[in-house]
Amino acid sequence: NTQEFPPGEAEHPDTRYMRQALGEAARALGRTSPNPPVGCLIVREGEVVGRGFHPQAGEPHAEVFALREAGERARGATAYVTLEPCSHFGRTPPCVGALIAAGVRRVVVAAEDPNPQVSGRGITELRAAGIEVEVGLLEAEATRQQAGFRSLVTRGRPHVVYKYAATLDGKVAARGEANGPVSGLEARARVMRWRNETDAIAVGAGTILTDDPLLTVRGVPGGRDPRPVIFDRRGRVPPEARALRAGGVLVTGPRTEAGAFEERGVTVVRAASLPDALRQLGALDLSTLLLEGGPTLASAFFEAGLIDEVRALIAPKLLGAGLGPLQGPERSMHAALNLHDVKVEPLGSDVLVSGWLST
Ligand code: AOF
Ligand code: ZN
Repeated sequence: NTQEFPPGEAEHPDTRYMRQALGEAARALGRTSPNPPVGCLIVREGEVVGRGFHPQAGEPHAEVFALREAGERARGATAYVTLEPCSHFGRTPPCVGALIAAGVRRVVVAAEDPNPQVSGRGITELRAAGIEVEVGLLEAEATRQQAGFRSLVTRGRPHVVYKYAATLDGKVAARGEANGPVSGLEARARVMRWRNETDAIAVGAGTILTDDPLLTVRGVPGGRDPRPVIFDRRGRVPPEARALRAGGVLVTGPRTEAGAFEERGVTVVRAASLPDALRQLGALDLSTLLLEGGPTLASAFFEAGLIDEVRALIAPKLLGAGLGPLQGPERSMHAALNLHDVKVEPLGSDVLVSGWLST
């Protein structure tokens, strides 16, 4: 196993290169749906001779950009790819053929492609061509980076991240009031980066009515705004809501009148339930949904088992009475849901605690 390297020593070169390939992939996070973010490095005799990432659906795959840069130097080299190279003709020709034609000798893959048109076949075809293939290096990191794509392919719905900012006593807002910021500047800058990397941001009608947020990206070089998705089952949100610019999505009940929204270029999704709504958002190629509140909407997602990942920004302040990030029926502490792959990171004087609920 190439991942095991004596503790305290520098990383194994394979691991280092795969980490760089993941960094390449990350450059297009939020831009590739319904395709995955993928990165590729071509290394020959300890020298990186090519790098590439998949910029967006319809464009060439990561391997193609890396092979172009490497040119003749790809012969006999090792390719590090964050996703199993494709074996099918989609919008673009198969990467397996490109790797074989370039004379690559060894391919290191982070994770298999769950796409039924590929899944395993890419690896089999590379091996059949006499190429040495290793699979599973930094697999957990890669599958987490590809969570949106994997969710679309295997569940037909976006990967859902619940983000909230709470006080030290666990309150996200004072009851029924417009809310000032909970977090400090570093934490808010991090939220802007998350918005830049997600396909869509979801908020409920309550948040629109109390805060009328813009849900845009500010202060991120090269940033772009995600699609705002407003959940408003009962038709309470006015068409003038600032978040509902053209390209926005209104999720409402099966029979709510919504002509004024459609006239403004808003996509109206009529859903009978939350799972139904998420399937329809998946059909719009939204692979990642950053759920930004408020607690009523988040609780509905939580009770329906639709939250996959949590990012909690905890600020060192106390509010006293107020709303928690989740409501709903009481459960005993034994029945609390445990996050896994938990990370804790200080952000200024706030603390980011993040973790996963789904695998
Ligand atoms: C790779 N490298 O960089 C990506 C892959 O329609 P296409 O041709 O873009 O194919 C899309 C599928 O290819 C996508 O569903 C996934 O299975 C795979 N994505 N594969 O080898 C890449 N983006
Ligand atoms: Zn490909």
